[in-house]
Amino acid sequence: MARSAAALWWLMAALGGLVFVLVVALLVAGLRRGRAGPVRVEPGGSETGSSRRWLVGGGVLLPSVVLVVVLGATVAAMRDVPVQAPDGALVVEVTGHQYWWEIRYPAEGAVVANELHLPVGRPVALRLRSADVIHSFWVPALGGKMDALPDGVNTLVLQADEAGEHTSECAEFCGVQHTNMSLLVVAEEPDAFRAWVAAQAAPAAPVNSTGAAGADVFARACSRCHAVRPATEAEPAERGPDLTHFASRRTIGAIAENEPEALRRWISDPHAMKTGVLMPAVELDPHELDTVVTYLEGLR
Ligand code: HEC
Ligand SMILES: [Cu+2]
Repeated sequence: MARSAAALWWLMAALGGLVFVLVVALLVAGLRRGRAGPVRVEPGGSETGSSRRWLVGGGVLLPSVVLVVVLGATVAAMRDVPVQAPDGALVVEVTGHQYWWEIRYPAEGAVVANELHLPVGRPVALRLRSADVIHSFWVPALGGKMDALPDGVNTLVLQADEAGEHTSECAEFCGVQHTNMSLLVVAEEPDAFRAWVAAQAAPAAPVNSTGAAGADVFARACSRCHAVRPATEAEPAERGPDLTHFASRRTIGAIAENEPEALRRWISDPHAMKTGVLMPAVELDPHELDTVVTYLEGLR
């Protein structure tokens, strides 16, 4: 699908380029001729046969031919867009939030944020939805773009043919942090995918003595919005990213590398890192901050 969309784009760019060169060439020719002397206008102003030929040829025939060619190529490219997920497709629920992506694997029982893993060679049906305003999902290397709407599910079917990583940005302006609403897409071999999704579906690591104090702070200050399965489940209306396996993720809020110092800054003032973010700064004393950072970075 991505290949045929790209081919169509190149065809349109080539045709548009040719028409542009032609128009500029005619413009230059016209300007040159104008310099040669004053234009004579016949009384009565009837068109000459030559100017009629230019009007009909350049104004009617040429655009019609170009547009019919583009229409044919578009219809052909649309045939390559699967409308229904084939049997055996992996179903992934993708929900856009201001300003992060929630990724759920319903059959596998995994919930992740800002990271989408796909098995190579298997069709994937992405069920796109939004929790607030319109967002748009687009990974150019894998396929077409599709909106995530607040009032219905759009399904995008795609398949990764080879392993690799892609980054994708939200493709529909959705608010101040639209630009930082990015998603890491990891296409990996089926075995690696199975291991990853099983690890994400597993309950959080049991809290050991180093994490215990942090778990208490978390339960008090954060669990309204963040789940750590199975201990806490966020209130649906305020749901932020699921943090059950937060330490296994590469980024914090899709903008900073996931390491303790950045996490400390994020919790004390997320707005300084991602202005307008829908997580409030949480006031914690330095000790509480340390313990909650230790707890979260232990959630592999
Ligand atoms: C009112 C709800 C709310 C509260 C309370 C809250 N958060 Fe958040 N949090 C959010 C939202 C919403 C996001 C997503 C922000 C974004 O990236 O746009 C977020 C993002 C995060 C992330 C980044 C997650 C990721 O996958 O990248 C971490 C880590 C985090 N919060 C930790 C905490 C901690 C620790 C506390 C308590 C001290 C806390 N949050 C309290 C709403 C909340
Ligand atoms: Cu968005």
